Amino acid sequence: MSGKIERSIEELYQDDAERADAVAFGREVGPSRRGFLGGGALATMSAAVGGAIPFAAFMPGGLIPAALAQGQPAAGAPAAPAAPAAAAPAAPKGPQHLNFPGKDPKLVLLGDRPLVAETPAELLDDAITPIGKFYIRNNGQIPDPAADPDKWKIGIDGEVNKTVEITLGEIKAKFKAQTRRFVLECGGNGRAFFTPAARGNQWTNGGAGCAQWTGVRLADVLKMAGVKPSAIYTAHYGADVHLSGDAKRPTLSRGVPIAKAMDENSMIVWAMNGEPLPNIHGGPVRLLYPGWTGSASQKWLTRIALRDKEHDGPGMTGFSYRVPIKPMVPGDKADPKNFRVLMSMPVRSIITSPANGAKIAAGTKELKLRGASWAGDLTVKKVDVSIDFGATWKAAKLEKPANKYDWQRFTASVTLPSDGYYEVWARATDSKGAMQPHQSGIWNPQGYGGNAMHRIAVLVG
Ligand SMILES: Nc1nc2c(c(=O)[nH]1)N[C@H]1C(S)=C(S)[C@@H](COP(=O)(O)O)O[C@H]1N2
Ligand SMILES: [Mo]
Repeated sequence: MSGKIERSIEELYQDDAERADAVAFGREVGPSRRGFLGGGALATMSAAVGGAIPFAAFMPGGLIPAALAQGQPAAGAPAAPAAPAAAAPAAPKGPQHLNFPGKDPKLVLLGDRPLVAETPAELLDDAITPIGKFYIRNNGQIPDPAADPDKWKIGIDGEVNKTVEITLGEIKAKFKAQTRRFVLECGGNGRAFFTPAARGNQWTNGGAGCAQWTGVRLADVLKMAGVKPSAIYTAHYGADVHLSGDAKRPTLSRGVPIAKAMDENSMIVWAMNGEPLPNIHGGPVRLLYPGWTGSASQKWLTRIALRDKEHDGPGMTGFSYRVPIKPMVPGDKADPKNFRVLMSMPVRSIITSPANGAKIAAGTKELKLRGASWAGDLTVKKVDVSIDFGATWKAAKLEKPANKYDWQRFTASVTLPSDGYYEVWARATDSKGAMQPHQSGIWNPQGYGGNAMHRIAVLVG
């Protein structure tokens, strides 16, 4: 089979969806085209996705079939038809996989300098994400593991009554520990689905995981130093050296408003899933601000400064971890004044079983689905699933979180009218009524907050 041609039609979709539609569907399309994929066009599209499409009539124009999207054609999908698309640029490499001690080799490498890897959705099928499956996001060099974790020092300074230096050992001895399940999610999760493409690691939906974290309340440690009324923002520093090798240049230094820092769920943590926090995840000690962009959760924490204004370290300014206040024209030049710091993450759901590209036995009539959903500072009110390109939706059974900021698992069962190619779509609605959009919402140059509905391709028979 020719991977090259598959890639080509996918690239054409990314480049010019209307034109790709015309190619795939075998004719020019108008703005109101819906359905009526007859004869040759239907055969062409079916060949592209690997099977008959029972709900072809509901397939939206310009939609990149899930079987061809995300750079990973569904298993078993034959080559897309040869078309003028063959003139598209040479096929890029397929996904590269992570090779890192203790990590599942199915993690997808998004970058090796700095090291960044995401988790395929089907690996997020556990209530608590095992460490081996948890995504990795670094901005700088990975420090060597600490020789003696309990001697690790953290400084607290700035707008405090007294500057404090405390070791991890002292933190463990002095303050009451708590263990909670929190989702940690990269601010760029979902970036791959922006059109035009946004700059940065092309996360699909796997820049997130839910672990069980043990540590103390950040508020308790800050109170020990005495938070002055003038303290309105934190500034975090870690031990990782900048990629340039310049030891004086912080790799990433983010902060949060003091209210978030004082929240009982904001923690200094040293254990993940009951094990000492692995070095790659910021061990021996890191911050954890659940529900907020992962970039706030400083790894290898060495210092917290309290500031009397919004922090302006690397990762706080320009378009870095910032989102538009008012929507902007996708691809346009962005105005820095129209941007604010990214804080809470938007609502998202992922289907964790079956896997994208799953092949199911012929004659299967009932398809069982599992997944996870979360919504930043909010909770998830409902998750709906569809197997007919969104023509009809069915409510999934949604579990309660074990504690605030835990993800909510869901299950659903859908009835398949016949064998063929299906897309399973999932959309979550948060407790304030915001629902995941069909396409990534408010475009921004670095692609934050993209939370388009999750779609997977399933081939029955
Ligand atoms: N010191 C330090 N902390 C950091 C980062 C970093 O590069 N350096 N990356 C941040 C980002 S962008 C994310 S998404 C999370 C990722 O945490 P993980 O690698 O444990 O999954 O850590 C955050 N904390
Ligand atoms: Mo991130």
